[in-house]
Amino acid sequence: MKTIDFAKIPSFDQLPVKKDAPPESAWGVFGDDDKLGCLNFLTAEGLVEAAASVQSGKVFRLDAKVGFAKPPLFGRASVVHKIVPLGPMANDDILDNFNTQEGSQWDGFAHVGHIRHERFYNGVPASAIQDGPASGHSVHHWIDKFAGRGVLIDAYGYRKSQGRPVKALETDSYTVAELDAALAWQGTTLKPGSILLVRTGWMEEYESLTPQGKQAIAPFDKVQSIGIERSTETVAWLWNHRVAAIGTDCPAVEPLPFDLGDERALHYRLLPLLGLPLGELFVLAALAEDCARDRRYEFLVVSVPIYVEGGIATPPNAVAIK
Ligand code: UVW
Repeated sequence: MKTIDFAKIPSFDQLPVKKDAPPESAWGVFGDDDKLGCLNFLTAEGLVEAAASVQSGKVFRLDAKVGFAKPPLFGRASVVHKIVPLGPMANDDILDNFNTQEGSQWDGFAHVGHIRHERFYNGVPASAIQDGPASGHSVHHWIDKFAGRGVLIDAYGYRKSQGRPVKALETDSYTVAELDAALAWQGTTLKPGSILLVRTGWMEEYESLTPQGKQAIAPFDKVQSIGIERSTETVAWLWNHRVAAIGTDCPAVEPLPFDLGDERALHYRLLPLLGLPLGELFVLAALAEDCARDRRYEFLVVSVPIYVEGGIATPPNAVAIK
């Protein structure tokens, strides 16, 4: 982890810093060969500080069990777990057909490029991704970089506390004003260099569906979801707070459905333009309950991406430790 002078990081209004880079892009801010994007906001000092937030010794797993989504959303393949014998008293197991985005996941920078600029984060062309791990983006660049201060915004809990019902399985948005109000309600400050977790309520409502209900909402054109508002204000807010990564318990961070041809989608503005890892289908309810109990919404987050050279995405393999 590098040391970073937060005072020298441009504000959103000052982007881009590089000639010929697209508007609202952070290309070049962390160097021309950078593969970490906003993960650069996670510093050694921040990690040491985050370790001091471990006070109760409680550990919360942030990803759901592999295969929890039945079937996986957006038509993704279902994983098949097989136990195969290695010897008379020995077994191995095989995960057949494992799509790293079948469930809880971080989207890596090779997952989505910008539709109009036809470039991935930091200007990387599609050919560099296809050429392999050396030239393109990959989650293997993140394997020892994804640890630091975690902050939970319980947007779901906040909205319900205000007497406003939440229908998380329908298209709806949490605005920046609402996220700020939830932070104030919690008594939490979002410090620079945080892994931000936002509880939207989607995961709990999904878990309450029948198997037939899960089947019915899974196809790409059927998934509906609450999410973080798709707006310039959201993008600026995330960058200006120096958010290192954002993980949510909904399927796409932003509301669904979204038009893949619309460059205002957060997927285009956050992954290729800002270099902000997007986390989806996280498990946040138990963590949120504990935070509400002790009124501490800050903790240590440790995420260990899968070590696949050239990997497009990864299960978070993440825990929050309080
Ligand atoms: C969508 O793009 C809808 O989600 P994901 O990030 O899982 O691909």
